[in-house]
Formats: sequence, structure tokens, C-alpha cells
Amino acid sequence: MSEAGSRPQSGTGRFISGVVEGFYGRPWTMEQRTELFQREQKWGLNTYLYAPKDDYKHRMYWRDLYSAEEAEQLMALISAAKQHEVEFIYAISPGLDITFSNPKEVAALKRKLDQVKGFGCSSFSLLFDDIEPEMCPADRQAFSSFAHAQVAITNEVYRHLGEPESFLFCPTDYCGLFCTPSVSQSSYLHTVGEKLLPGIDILWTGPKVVSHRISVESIEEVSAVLRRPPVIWDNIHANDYDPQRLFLGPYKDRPTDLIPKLRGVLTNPNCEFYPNFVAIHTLATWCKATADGGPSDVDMAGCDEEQDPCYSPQKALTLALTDWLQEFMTTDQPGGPPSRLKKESSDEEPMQTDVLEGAHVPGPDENPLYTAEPLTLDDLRLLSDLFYLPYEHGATARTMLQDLDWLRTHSHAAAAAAEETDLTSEWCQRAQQFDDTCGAVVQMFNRLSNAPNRSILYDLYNYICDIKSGVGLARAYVKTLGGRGRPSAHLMTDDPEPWGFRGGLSGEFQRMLPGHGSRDLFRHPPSTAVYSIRPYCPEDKMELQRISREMRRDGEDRSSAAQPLLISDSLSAGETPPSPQCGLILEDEIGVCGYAVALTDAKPAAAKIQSAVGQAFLEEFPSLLSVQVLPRVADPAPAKRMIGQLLSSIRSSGSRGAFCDLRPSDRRMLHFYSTLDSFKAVQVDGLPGDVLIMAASL
Ligand code: GDL
Repeated sequence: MSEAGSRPQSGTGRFISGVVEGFYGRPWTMEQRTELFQREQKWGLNTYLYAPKDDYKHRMYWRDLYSAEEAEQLMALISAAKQHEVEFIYAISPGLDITFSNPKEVAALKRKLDQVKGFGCSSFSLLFDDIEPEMCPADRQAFSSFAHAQVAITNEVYRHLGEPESFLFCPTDYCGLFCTPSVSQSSYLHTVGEKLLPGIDILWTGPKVVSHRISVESIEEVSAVLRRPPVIWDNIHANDYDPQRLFLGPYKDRPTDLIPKLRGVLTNPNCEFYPNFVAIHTLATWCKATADGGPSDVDMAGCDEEQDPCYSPQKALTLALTDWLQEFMTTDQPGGPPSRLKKESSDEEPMQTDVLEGAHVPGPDENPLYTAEPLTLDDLRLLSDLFYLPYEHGATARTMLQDLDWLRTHSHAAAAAAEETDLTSEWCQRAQQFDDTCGAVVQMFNRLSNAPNRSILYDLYNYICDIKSGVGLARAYVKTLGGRGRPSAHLMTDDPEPWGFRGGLSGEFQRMLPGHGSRDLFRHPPSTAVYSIRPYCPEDKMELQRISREMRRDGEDRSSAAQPLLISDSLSAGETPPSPQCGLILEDEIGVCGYAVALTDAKPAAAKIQSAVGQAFLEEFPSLLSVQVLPRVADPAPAKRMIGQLLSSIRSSGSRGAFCDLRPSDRRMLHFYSTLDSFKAVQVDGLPGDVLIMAASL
């Protein structure tokens, strides 16, 4: 018989809103949690779910009772929550090793929760997320499924505690993705929905663990199975899965139409406490959504996303950042600089220290104070844009990525190749725009470092340092593309400082994956094609000719210009055989699909066509190479490997440099060479404008 009857109004019946401290890693301190309660109260949020994954006694040692000292701390915390009208829900995660069918285990769980009840806590939660779904033999004997085991123990504990007003359960299948075969057909969820007592609320993260969007339809679907509206455990701002990410964008992509369909929303935000200002502030704005909180014509201009009439993420972000700026300007540590802002309300402010007396004031001809420039709202907007949301970069970050991509593909070589001479001015303009934004990032970093509130800064520090270095590398790269020397030679030498090759071992792994382990991997999984590279032999001559003819025809289709004669023509036509150890053939399962051939001494071939490439050039770059790969080889790695092998053979022949000559119509190879750090476009006097030279020093 089903235990679930008609559902009473659980808890206080109010919409549960607030924060779940439910991430992996270092838990927040008691002081931070108390500060959180103050904020929640100020912003109208009403709940805090205590569930720090790596807290010893929450999960790993869930059976252990708290010591006297811990008890004192927890009691203080629970009473601080009460004082700020925040409901403190104590969660425990026994799922790693509990034997559900053992009465002693159930007793241990009750004993632990009774202890916490004795601290003044009256709301509880049992979490079964992130555990192995397999039952031990004893449990398999006792329960017909994992869901039955979890529900039995949860109902028992709930009753034991006197059916608390608030009691939350986190299922093992806590998002759409985890349900087999689907949400509506998940037998696990159906059992939970049917058997879990109706006063118990159920946590749900949406379609995925970190849900991009949560639609009304998806919530209606899961509510029907669970037989109650879920409480969203929202991981939109969680960053515990990637040490390089931090989320400072607004609460977003959850329509406010959801509010009446949900029991509540708890955000599980960034591990770092202080940067969560935006995550929590904007969630509070969302929870209060009313018709006048919606988008205005001004701030949503040009935004083609479906608009929520009651909530504008951009507006909510501005509100949050404006308040956050005040926070940055508040001195929080003894001996720090004076606050730049007047106190807003005395009970909210951390410790104030006034050190103005005797402060150095520079004279008219002296150095201005380094700390002169205060942080601005624009700085915080930029910061938020750079660390926005898991599935979206902020507007400035998007522009920077687009600019860099465009600048890369339209660098001098590519521009000349396309014979679009006026590209240069556009290129310079965009390069300048990119450089200015990089400059703004550095300025933001400096002003943040000077901000009086050190706690926020320290939480942000690694991230802003990281982005400053990343931006510095990109900035130097664009300058190099623009031919403006090597401004950051120290970044681009053969023996760079460790910040020139970032990412540690994890970075090494990423660099070894196709597409540098980027999101492209998901969009275009690596092809299963297997390539082999073998030495060239005279019998390959026909294949070489075929590929070079095919690729040339391909280029001609798109270019009406007459084809200039190249030094490499006789090499790629197989008329001049490659030098010893300097010919490679690429094959896939269909057959030959590419080649890389070289002449260690290009002088005879240059003389043969009376090339304008002069002696001086050939002294510096004596060797010539020619590489072609058929379009069906989408992966650039095989061509890169062939070039690497060729260059090493050329180097061991004693040559100092190698070059290739290309037609502008050969855009693919031009682009390809421009992505190789070793090759640079070289201007050669006297050469026809439609012959392009890329060269590499060895
Ligand atoms: C999870 C974990 C949570 C973690 C989050 C993000 C739930 C219910 N559990 O799956 O502890 O912080 O992912 O990594 O979300």
C-alpha cells in the first residue's frame, strides 16, 4: 500500500529560498556563514541548507557525534540563523557506506540527528546524491530496490524526528540526465514519489547537474512523478568541478513562471564565500520577481533572447554589482586602508580601522599615490563578464574572443592572401580595440588589488591573476601577429617562465587532446579515422601529383586570378624528388590523403624557374617544403606531425631555415601555417604580390 496520501502544506508553506552549502572542498567558516545569514535576511531569503560535502561529520564520518567544541559552534550558528530569521536545515549524507537494512545503522543516524536537534535545530535533510547506486547483498535481501531502501530509512527518520515542518530528501537520481530511461519512466523516481511521505520535500537540480536552463515543462514533468513540486538545488554558480572557473554572472535562464510551480530554490554557489555576492543577490531579486522588475527597453536593446516580463538578469546584475562595490570599499582588516565609503548601516559593517592620520599626501611634483584610483562599477561589470556563467561568457569576454579569432584568421599573411588590402586598416582597428580591452583588464586588476576589502580580494585573487596572465599572452600574440616586433619576448622564448606555459600537468594533458581539450571536443568529437605517416618512395609520385592537382583545382575554383609559378611546383608535381629523409606520405583507410616533401637546398629549384627569391633570403632559409592534405582530413594534427618530422630532418641536414611558397588561393595551407608558431609571413622584395612566403628559422 502506498504510504503517501494527500499532501499537506509542508513546512511553513512559504517558498523556500536561499543557499545550500553543498559543494566539495573547503567548507565556509562559521563567521562567513553568519555573514551569509545577515545578507539573506537583508535580501529577503529565508533558508540555509548545511551540507558541506567535505565536512568530516556531514558525510565521510556521518556516524560520529559532534565534540563539545563542535557542538558549541553549531549551536552558535543555529542561533545566529534564528536571529536573522533564516531557517537552518541540517543535512547529513550517509549514503557512502550505510547499510540500510541494519537497525544499528538506522539507530546511528537517529542518534546523530537527535544530537543536532539538541543544538536547537528543527529542520533536517537526508542526502543521497553522488553515491554508488549498487546495494550491498544484505540490502538486496531486504529491499526490492535502492529507492525502496532510501525511502524506508528517510520516512523512519522523519517520523522519529516528529515530522519536522521542513524535511528535505535528495535522491540519487537528482537530475533529468541521471534518470533511466527518462524522468517520466524512471522507476527510481516513481518509487520515491509514491512512497516518500508527503511532508518531505525533494531536491532536484534540473535537466542536468549544472542545468543551463530549467523550463516550466521539465518541472511539470518531474513534479508529476514526484507527486510534489521539487525544491531546486541550483548548481548554476557552483564551481567546485573546475579550479579555473568562478561564476559572477546573474541568476539566469530560469523563467519566473517557475516560481509558482516550485517548492523553492536553493543555490549551491562558488566554493569561495565572498565572490558569491552576485549569485545570492541576483537569486534574491529573482525570487522577488514582479512585473516591474522586468527588462526595460534600454538595457535589453539588441537582446534577442526570450524576455521574462518579471525579471531581467542584466538589471539584477547591475543592482548586485552596485551593492557589491560598496562592500569592496569597506575595510575589513585591522591596519588596512581607510574605507572609501561612508558607513551605510552600522550593524552591517565589518571592523573599521581609521588610519588617515599621518597618511602621506604627495606634493605637486611628487609621485601620485599608487592607490589613487578607486574601483569602479565598470571594473566590476568587466570582472563579471570575464567570469560569467557556466554556459555563457559575458559580453566583453565574447567580444574579446571574437576579436582574437578574427585577428588570428585575418592576420597579415591571410589578408595579403585574400588580396584584400583594406583589411589592414580594419585589422589594426580591431587589434587596437582588443588591446584596449586587455588594458582595461589590467587596470581592473590593479584597482581590485587596491580595494580596502581584502577578504573579497583574496578570494578572487587566483582567478584575476589567471585572467590577467591569459589576457597578457593573448595581447602579446596579437602584437606579434601585427608585426609589431616581439613585445613580450620573455613570454615567447624557447625557455619561457612557468607562466608562459600555463596549467601544470592538467594543462599538459589538455594540450595533448585534439582541440586543446576545448568544448569543440563535444561539438565535433575526434574522428575515428586512423592516419599513418610513412616515408615517401618513388612509386608515390602519381599520388603526389594527384593530390597537388586536386588541391590546386580546389583553389582555382574560388580564385579567378592567373596562377603564378612557384619554386615548389616541381617538387609537388613529383618532377623533383625530395631530398633524402625529406618525404612523407599520409594515409587513411581510403588511401593516400596527404604528403609533406622538402628540398634541403632550394637553390637549384629556384634557379630553374628564375625565381626572384634572392641569394640573401636563401642563405637564411635554404630549404623548401611543400605540404598538402586532402579536405577529408579535418584533423590538423597529422599535417602538423609531418611538418614537425620534416623540420627535424631539415635541421639535421645542417640547414638554418626552411620556407614554403604559396598561392593566395591556397587559403587552407596559409591558414594552417599561420597557426604554427614556428612559421611567419616574410616579405621578399621582387616577388610577384601573388606569391606568399612563410618561413621558419631552425
Ligand atoms: C553535484 C553535487 C554537489 C556539487 C555539484 C557541482 C548535487 C545534488 N550534488 O552533483 O555537491 O557541488 O554537483 O559540482 O548537486
